[in-house]
Order: sequence, then structure tokens, then C-alpha cells
Amino acid sequence: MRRVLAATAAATLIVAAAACGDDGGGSAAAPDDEVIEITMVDNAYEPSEVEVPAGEQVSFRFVNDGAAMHEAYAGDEAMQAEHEATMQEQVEMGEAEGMDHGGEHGDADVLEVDAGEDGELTYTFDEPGDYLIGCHEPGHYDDGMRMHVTVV
Ligand SMILES: [Cu+2]
Repeated sequence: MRRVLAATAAATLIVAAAACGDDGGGSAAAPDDEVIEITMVDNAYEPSEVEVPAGEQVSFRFVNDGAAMHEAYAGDEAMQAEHEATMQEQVEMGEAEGMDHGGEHGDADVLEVDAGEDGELTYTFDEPGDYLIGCHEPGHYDDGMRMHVTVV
């Protein structure tokens, strides 16, 4: 049932995007309106590679088709490693304190998507280069739950 709902939401979005393109009078994809659709599964993103323009706001729409909660965190490899370390610390702290799950991530750039839900992450990659979007739920990043973002 949730799967159907997610599919409907995605379809609506595609229609909305198409409608936007129509009044542009010839300009193909207006960069500001572009939404890149990503599906989350256990534990990967589909597709696992995307290309986006530098210096422009990009919106990613994540549809969680998996059974677990997943996150999306954008940044370069060093930022991913840092966020992974922070998450691991929080897991360790949570265990020590009896798993207080109400804790915040303290990072506004992290999108969390519950199973069967969807969410949007808007991000501007300032410089061309290789970046990643990673999921840092325990074990997922090590499992390879990361998407390569080529910024051109
Ligand atoms: Cu994940």
C-alpha cells in the first residue's frame, strides 16, 4: 500500500515538472525547477550516479522503497567521513544512555526518510568536482549506500 502511495507522489511530481517546462517557451529544463528522483532501497540509492551543474540549487527527491529508515547527506568524501564518525558516536552514546532516540543530528543538511515515505533535499554544489550523497544510518555507508555526484 505504501509502495503505491509513493509511486503516486512521484507521478504527480513528474506531471508538475512537465507543466513547468511547458510555459518556458522552448527552454528545456529550467535548472531551478529540476528535481532529481532517487529511490532508496536497503541499502543503496538508485541510480547510484548523477550529474548536476555547479553553483545551482539542485533538488533531490528521495523515495524510500526499503524497509529501513535511510538518510541522505550531501558533501565531499571528507564530509562523509566526518558525518559517519558523528553518527557512530551518537550510536555509542545512545547505547550508553539507554538508546535515547530523541536526539537530534545537529546537522540541517541531513535528510531522513522513513520506510515508505519520501522527502526532498535541496543542495547547491558550489564547485565542480566529485561529491557523494551518503546514508549514515548504522552500517549503511559501509554497505555502500552512497551515490556519486559529479558536479560539472
Ligand atoms: Cu540507508
